[in-house]
Amino acid sequence: MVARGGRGGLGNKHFATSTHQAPKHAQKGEPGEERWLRLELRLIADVGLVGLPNAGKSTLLAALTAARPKIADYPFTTLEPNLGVMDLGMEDQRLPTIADVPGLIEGASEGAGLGHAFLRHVERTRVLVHVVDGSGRDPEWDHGVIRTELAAHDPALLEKPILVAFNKLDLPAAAAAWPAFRAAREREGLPVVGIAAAEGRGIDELRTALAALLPSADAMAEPPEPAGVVIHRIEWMGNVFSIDQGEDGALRVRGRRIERIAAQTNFEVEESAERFQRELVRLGVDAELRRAGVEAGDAVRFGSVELEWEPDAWAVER
Ligand SMILES: Nc1nc2c(ncn2[C@@H]2O[C@H](COP(=O)(O)OP(=O)(O)OP(=O)(O)O)[C@@H](O)[C@H]2O)c(=O)[nH]1
Ligand SMILES: [Mg+2]
Repeated sequence: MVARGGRGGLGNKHFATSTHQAPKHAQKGEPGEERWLRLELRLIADVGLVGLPNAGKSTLLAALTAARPKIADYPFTTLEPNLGVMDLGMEDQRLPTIADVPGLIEGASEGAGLGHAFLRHVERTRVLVHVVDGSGRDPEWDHGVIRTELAAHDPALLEKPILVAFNKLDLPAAAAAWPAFRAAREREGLPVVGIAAAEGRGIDELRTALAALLPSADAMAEPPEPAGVVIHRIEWMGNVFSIDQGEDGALRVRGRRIERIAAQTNFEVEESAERFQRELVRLGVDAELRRAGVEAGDAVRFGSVELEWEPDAWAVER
């Protein structure tokens, strides 16, 4: 709940008593809460595909799931994240979701490219798959850049399980770079799989490696990082009020309850205005105002309602 609507006011029938059958008093509706919110959308996927533009992330999503994202031979083909659901096989009940996010570039953590907007989406994934274009100029540099950007955005990202997918193994340049790349990852203790996503090669091996990194079906049913959910409780509406003097000298009575009662009172109806006065006495506001030295003719404010003080009757000013 971010903004509560006001409750409707009580109609005059509610105020009828045995001696006063047709009261004119009726409550106005409570004002609803108003606020401006800035919302940030974060995808919650189990697996996040990260990598430089054009590495083959969307091709891999298409190979692993039924999603059909746009694939093309130029960087920044993907501008909005794509989601797919992965089938791990007959026996496996888990249906992990995979997010293919737009390509990251050097400096993304400082906002380069579309930087933060995409890194945000992988914050809450359970596992990352780093797709490296094996046919690229320097796969080793690619590997380092992405790790640096992930760490600069949030060091916790590198604590997630990361699977490295060395892609485009069908191309000679990739095939040549693969043995050294693989050996380097193995030395670092990082799981690495060689694939040719466009041909579906290595996809079964990758699926098996991913299945091993994902939590059990029970744990998958829980949202990742439940601690990130903030619960807001509705404020207690007790009779707490304070009186102070505004810059223009008018007395201000502040308090959620009393301000609400004032906002709900239709001061044009004498009976309602009288009732408000009785509330002031009952809640102790009247006594507190007298103690504050209120005098006949003084302006007194309750939220946006301004009244003129008369010792025994209140008249509406505004
Ligand atoms: N030869 C070869 N080409 C591939 C392979 N996988 C992807 N490609 C090609 O690489 C290019 C980029 O593929 P995408 O899947 O669009 O790459 P991406 O990482 O999603 O790119 P962005 O969305 O721009 O970040 C396309 O022309 C693909 O056909 C592969 O295994 N072998
Ligand atoms: Mg893409």
